[in-house]
Amino acid sequence: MEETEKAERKKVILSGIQPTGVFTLGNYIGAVKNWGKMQDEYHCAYFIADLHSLTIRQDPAALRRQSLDAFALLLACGIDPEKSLVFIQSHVPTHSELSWVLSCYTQFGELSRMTQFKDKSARHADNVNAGLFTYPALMAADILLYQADMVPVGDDQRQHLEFTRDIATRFNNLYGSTFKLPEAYIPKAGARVMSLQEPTKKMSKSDENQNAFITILDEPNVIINKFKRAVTDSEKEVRFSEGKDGINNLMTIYSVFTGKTMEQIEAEFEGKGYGDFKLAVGEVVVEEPREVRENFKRYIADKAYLEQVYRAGAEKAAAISARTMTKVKKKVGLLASL
Ligand code: AQP
Repeated sequence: MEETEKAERKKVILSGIQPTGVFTLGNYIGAVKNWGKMQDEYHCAYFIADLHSLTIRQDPAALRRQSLDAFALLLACGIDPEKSLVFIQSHVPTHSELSWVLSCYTQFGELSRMTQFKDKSARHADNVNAGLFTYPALMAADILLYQADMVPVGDDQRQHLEFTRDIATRFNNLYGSTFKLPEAYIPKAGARVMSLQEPTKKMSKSDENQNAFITILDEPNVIINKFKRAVTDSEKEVRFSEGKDGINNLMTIYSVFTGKTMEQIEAEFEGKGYGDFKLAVGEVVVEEPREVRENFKRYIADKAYLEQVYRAGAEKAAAISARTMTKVKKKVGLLASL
């Protein structure tokens, strides 16, 4: 088979991350770490979802800085712009354009059922804006514009992906085949890393309690200390079972970094206390962030390079997504301008 023919058959992978803070261990093992691994096998597109982050009030200067940091962090985590399409969402206007069209094919009732909307509107009760509500339509646009086959995300995004499939199916039924139906690609372990302080809640980079999350740029002593302070339970046994949310979460993290099963971990820590276990978790986690931190320092010091990469990415993303957008406009009856 010809090389080009083989390349054309590669599946399209797409995912994004908000520049709402430094990536957490949850973002890393639930999403970004896997993105890097997929670059050789698939056509990958990864973006900084800055439009999504406007659903929560942001300080403008901080958002600009965080967007550049997040872009540098993507590269630091191993996303290679020679292999993958990397861009910043607001640099590609088709995302907002398709989002509007899709929101006109979305029902109020289905958006009201979204868990993330319920969680975030409870957390930000003074700012329950329309963007927070229609967030899934923008996420559907992000994915459908590139005709993505697979979307690697954490388990928390499963519901949004199902919504994306629903809306794509609805549109295809009305107007004929327009969008590819994307599959969720959710890692088996680490798909939902929980807060270290409230282990029934997912770990979030915008959590006000700094001890609740580990960031991928935290120094080793900070990582170890956060694990030492992690909330567990009043028992003593390192055992994976219902109700032991704190321990289950720490065991999941340990398992992702060591490749050990829950049974192996239970055996390893039999007769040892939680203190020893928490220290061991911290020690296995520190190595990968060390490498990411060093890469990040190098990229963020070279603004001209970052600018060149995100400009080239935006140009390419605009060209690819325009194909779908043109098709959509024609199908819904918008008069062509060219
Ligand atoms: N705790 C988590 N465990 C596993 N995966 C996670 N992801 C997020 N939190 C966890 C995955 O990370 C990717 C990027 O997420 P995002 O930044 O776009 O938005 P989010 O899901 O809202 O993440 P945060 O950290 O909770 O951000 P804030 O605090 O700003 O709301 C997604 O693939 C997500 O599944």
